[in-house]
Amino acid sequence: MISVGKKTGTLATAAMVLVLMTAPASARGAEVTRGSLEPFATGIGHADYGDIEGHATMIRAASGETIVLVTARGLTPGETYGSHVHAQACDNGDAGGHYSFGHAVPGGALDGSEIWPGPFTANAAGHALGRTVVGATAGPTAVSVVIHAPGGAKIACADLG
Ligand SMILES: [Cu+2]
Repeated sequence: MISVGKKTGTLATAAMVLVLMTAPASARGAEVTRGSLEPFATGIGHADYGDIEGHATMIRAASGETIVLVTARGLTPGETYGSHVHAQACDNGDAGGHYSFGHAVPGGALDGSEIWPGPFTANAAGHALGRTVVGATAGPTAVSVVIHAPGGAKIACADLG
């Protein structure tokens, strides 16, 4: 089983993944951006995470909600990872800081203004699934998804395009 963390159940996630896999990008007015997870440049604090693979997807739904899904492999089994939508591309200052709506939105993280598909915990195979739904449409600077190691180091990133 993939660990899905604290939020809703696996059925809802399965339904979202199914929609994701079957719908064209423009279906029902949704805008879909996605990208492959790549490890940040190997270095101090990153060397143990060079094998991370996966994908991140953001769906700006016609309903006005934004859905973010992250799948990752190559994680440490049982370890919990943070993950956020960031406001710069992966190769621009290591994706910079967190994307923020600038005000609280339904389902938002931290003070309600951010989009966090994590934290999530890797299963025994080192796989994890993170996702979140917020009740507002992400702006144009919501351009990347970062995975953080325990302790906060940025270890992998996907550009949403
Ligand atoms: Cu982050």
